Amino acid sequence: MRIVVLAGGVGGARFVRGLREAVRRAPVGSDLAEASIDVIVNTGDDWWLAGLRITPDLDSMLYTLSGQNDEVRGWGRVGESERVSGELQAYGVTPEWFTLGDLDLGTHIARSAWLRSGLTPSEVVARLHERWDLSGVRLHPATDHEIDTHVWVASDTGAEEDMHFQEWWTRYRAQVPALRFEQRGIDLASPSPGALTALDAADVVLIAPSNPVVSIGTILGIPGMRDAVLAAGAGASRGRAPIVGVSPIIAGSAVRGMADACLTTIGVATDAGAVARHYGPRAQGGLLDAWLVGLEDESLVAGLRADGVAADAVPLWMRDLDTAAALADAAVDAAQAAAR
Ligand code: FO1
Repeated sequence: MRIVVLAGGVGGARFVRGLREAVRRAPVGSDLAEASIDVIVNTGDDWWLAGLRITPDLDSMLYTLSGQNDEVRGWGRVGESERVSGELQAYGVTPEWFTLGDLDLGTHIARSAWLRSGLTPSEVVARLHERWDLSGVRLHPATDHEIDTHVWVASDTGAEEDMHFQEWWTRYRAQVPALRFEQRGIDLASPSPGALTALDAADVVLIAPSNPVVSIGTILGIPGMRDAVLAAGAGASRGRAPIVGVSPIIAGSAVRGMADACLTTIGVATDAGAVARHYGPRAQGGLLDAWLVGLEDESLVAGLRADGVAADAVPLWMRDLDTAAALADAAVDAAQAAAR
């Protein structure tokens, strides 16, 4: 079974780690036991800082799947130090609200050196894979084009001004209302080769519980990506791959991050049902063959099913590896049910 996951950063990384664990635990001979996992990762959070290309969501995936991540902070490396960052801030080449750890800088310097030598972001990720064993999970940047997300806000004079997503997210903690999000250059972008190849061969497509606007929305906003997701499985033996989404919202609040602020900007309620309707039922031109909500949102299931979204309520909190693996199992089960 070939599984493709669309994912953003921290929540996405935990979900993929759970999925890998579910594959490890699957009974010998079962479909899941032989599964491959390809992850299409959001690149809209990426930016250039101090001459280095920073790719937060790919790094969250890389560090989480290789066990190098800082579980407490949610980003960066475990056992980190900040000697160089102190120097960079003293020189004023990095702001005090964005810290580049010493170990983390190793990754950014390697990446930036490879990019300057002419490698594509996809080739850079493949190089990083060579060092970090991800136990069979393959990561793909959603696109090899730069599509940094910029956030438009109202300045105190009432004029509109934009800032990079990272400033809005880490300096202002998404507390400044965003008028709109813009992935600069996305019209010229196309899905990365690895993403297209993985989707063509997919048996199952999972939408991780990542930010529906700036992570999943950015991935799907890449010209050609949405069609590739809907056509997933064309090259596989089983025909069209079912698409199953996992809600990033439980009982009306975002599980992590500031998805609520982003949903408000695009006029979608911070609600597990509203996000499903935002992605849309596949039978009505949307993406979803099935949708998982938390047990806390059981009451939404009947209405969603009436609207054509095959919803189920399952334990959605990924507190540890067991709960993450159980959630991933439920997502795969929902996909197999949808395929029947
Ligand atoms: N998040 C913060 O809140 N503060 C930081 O100083 C910070 C630094 C940082 C450095 C590298 C990196 O890959 C991520 C970093 N993040 C930081 C997290 C990052 O903003 C988020 O992980 C994503 O952008 C959200 O998906």
